[in-house]
Amino acid sequence: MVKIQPPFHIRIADPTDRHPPPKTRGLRRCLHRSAVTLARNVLRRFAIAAPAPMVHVWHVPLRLIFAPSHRACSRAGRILPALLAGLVLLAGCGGQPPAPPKPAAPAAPAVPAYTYQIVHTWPHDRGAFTQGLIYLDGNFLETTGLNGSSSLRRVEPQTGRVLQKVGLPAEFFGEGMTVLADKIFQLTWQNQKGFIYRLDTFAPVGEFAYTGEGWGLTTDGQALILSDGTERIRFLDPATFQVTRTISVMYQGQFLQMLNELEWIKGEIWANVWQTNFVARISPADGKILGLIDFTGLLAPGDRTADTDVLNGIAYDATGDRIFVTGKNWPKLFEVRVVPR
Ligand SMILES: [Ca+2]
Repeated sequence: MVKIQPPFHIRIADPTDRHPPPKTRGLRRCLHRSAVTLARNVLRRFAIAAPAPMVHVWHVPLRLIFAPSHRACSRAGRILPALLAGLVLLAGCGGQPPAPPKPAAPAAPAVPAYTYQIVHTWPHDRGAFTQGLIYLDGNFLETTGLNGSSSLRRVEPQTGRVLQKVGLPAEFFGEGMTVLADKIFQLTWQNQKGFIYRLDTFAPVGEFAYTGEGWGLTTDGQALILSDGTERIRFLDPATFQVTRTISVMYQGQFLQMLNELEWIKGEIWANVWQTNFVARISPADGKILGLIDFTGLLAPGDRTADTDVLNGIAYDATGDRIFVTGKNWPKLFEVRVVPR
């Protein structure tokens, strides 16, 4: 058991980024807004040219993405600018990051920390802004986002070739996807509408509605399991789409937010934590964090371009017990082995 105290790698992009943070209340919005403003000011102060869109990676203490509650926003809005200013100015001056603030709560039990080994590298479409990924019957099913280029596709692993594809109308920003009972279920980000397709032909067979945002989707074989960018994970009845239960994901007594693409792996829910290199292993019973996997370094710097986005997309081959991970606009998709750190 290892107590995890890494810095999260928070990717701060300006509001013209093609996948800006959702317009919801909470600490993450405060963090984003504050960081973008400060990043701009600091870049201006040090006369540093910013690429377009402006993208920077800051090393932010892990606890900053955990919110004691949504009501923390106003308080965080006052605290974060000062804290981030300190971090940014120190970085600009070549100093060391300040010591993280002392936690207010008593120390909670540590969770297992994991890292990874690359088993095999597969090609992946650099133009695929991956939002949902599963492995089924020898191929990947993948959904992609962005208005005007959202899609559902069947992909041949060995070549990355798209074997089958349907697009969404430009008003929809595609999100997570899963398969249950020979039907494909696909979320959209803010349209509160999901699409249902036949598994074999991709022919549309229905739609469904849900409240709030749609981010990740998976299934335990009974329910549709949906993340919405908060700490909540909802279980939906696949026939009525009513919420049957909800869990809140907790880490050391605090909410873990920004839960994104999901995968059901051997009785656990695995979730990409948006804007980080971490995947959380979550208990579907109570939302407890069972482990954190650090995928830092998975995509080599030489494989990155200006369009390369965050880690996103977990798939599991239950037959072969294989785990696959990729990212938005990544040129590669990796089969990985998860090992204790
Ligand atoms: Ca998945």
